[in-house]
Amino acid sequence: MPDTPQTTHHSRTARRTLVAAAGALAAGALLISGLGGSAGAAGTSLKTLAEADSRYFGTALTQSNLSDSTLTAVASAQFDMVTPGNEMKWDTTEPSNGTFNFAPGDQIVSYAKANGMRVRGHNLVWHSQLPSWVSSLPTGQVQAAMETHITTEATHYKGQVYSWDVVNEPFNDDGTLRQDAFYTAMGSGYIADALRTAHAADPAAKLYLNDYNIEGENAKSDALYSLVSSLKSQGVPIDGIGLESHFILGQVPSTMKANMQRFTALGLNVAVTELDDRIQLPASSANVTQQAADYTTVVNDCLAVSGCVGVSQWGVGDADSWIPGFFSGYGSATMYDANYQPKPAYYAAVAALGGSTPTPTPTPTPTPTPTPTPTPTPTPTPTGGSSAGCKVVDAVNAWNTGLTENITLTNTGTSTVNGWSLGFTLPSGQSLVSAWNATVSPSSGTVTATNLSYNGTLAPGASTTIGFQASHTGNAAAPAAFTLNGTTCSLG
Ligand code: 9MR
Repeated sequence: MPDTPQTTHHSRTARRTLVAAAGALAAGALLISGLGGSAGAAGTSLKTLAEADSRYFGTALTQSNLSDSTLTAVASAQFDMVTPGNEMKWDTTEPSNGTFNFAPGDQIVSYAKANGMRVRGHNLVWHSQLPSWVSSLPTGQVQAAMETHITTEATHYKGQVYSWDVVNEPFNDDGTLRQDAFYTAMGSGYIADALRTAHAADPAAKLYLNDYNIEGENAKSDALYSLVSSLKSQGVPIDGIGLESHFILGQVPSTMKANMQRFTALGLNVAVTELDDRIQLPASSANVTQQAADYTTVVNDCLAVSGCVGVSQWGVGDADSWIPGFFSGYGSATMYDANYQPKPAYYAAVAALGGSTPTPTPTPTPTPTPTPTPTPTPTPTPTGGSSAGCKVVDAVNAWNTGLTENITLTNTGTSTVNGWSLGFTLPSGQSLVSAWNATVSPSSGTVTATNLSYNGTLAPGASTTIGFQASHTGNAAAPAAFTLNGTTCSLG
């Protein structure tokens, strides 16, 4: 029943080669932008790369996300699997007993179809976002209500979803089953009953149990392992385990791969279903680099397990992430910043998938002249010394309390810059949240942005783009002036 991805030797080999070539990147260094929200190029999108390894790369989308054209441009360019953020949950689909509303979920499915994406159905049975009429039912009526709900929803979406999270988050962290309305009415048997009911309604859909804090080996994942071992031995239809993967920076469990492997050894698929990696704000550039390393680990763990069918991030970018609203003081948890510009984690995921990484403005390579003509070509080598010069183009994107700036720095001088510091003053009330493609400090006042290892060399005419996110208290102006290694830059 599980669909084990067919990873070809060819794609594996290609992936390893490219990963080696992109070593520094995979370690968390990042390359330059100049790329818009749909970074990177067609051949290096997350979905294209994942598909080359017979996997998918997904995102969660809510109905309101569909009207944000910046967000959907990234979603359709990068992802090939969609999980509705809320639209298929019980409180939306059956708000009162026997009254069904599939319109919001249908909109997500239509968007997915129009963009060649598949859908992970999420979810059929969950203690949360459960309308109160269900938990108020006499216990003797809960099983029938659950079965009707599953049958009606799974039948409505039959043939339109790749998989269902049939039961979501059934466990407590100590490995006991959550004492919700379903457990209270039916005991642990409600899980098998839910899976059998879903299978009867849509036999082709892959059926999952999905939970958080089960990514590594621990009491909770041990309990889940025991449960699904028992379900498998009883012939209960179950295809996969969803590892939500809502991580805290630097805390991807070291046992994640081994944990996935023990589930796939039971004949199950696994999927990373809700990946994000939250950072305590303000995020430093070291944090953002660590996040890239975390994404590398997660993607590599999935690729190393043949039954790991794909990775989905929970949301497209930091602007639509659930994290700031639920974890006070945390954010910056996804691969795209608040302005849907790719962050180091994006480039790390691309590199881990074997993609080549976008390069900054290439330094022209002298081409040897192949003709044997003796006519010497005069080389216009400047002999009268060199001049330093720079130009800055600063694109500001502000909202009521925050802003991002993408700063493109061009060397307009006649000699190569080897290592640079860009000085500028943040207007009062502005405070840095995170930066990319440079180390920027301090977080307010007169700050210096310093090159990273890969973008320190700027040949004459070459450009590089760095950026940052800041909070503001009303003044979202750009810095008035910039200096490159002490030389004032012109503003473009
Ligand atoms: O992203 C969802 C958010 O909009 C809802 O307010 C929240 C309510 O619980 O659910 C979020 O999605 C959850 C998912 O369905 C299950 N795993 C945890 C996710 C984050 O809370």
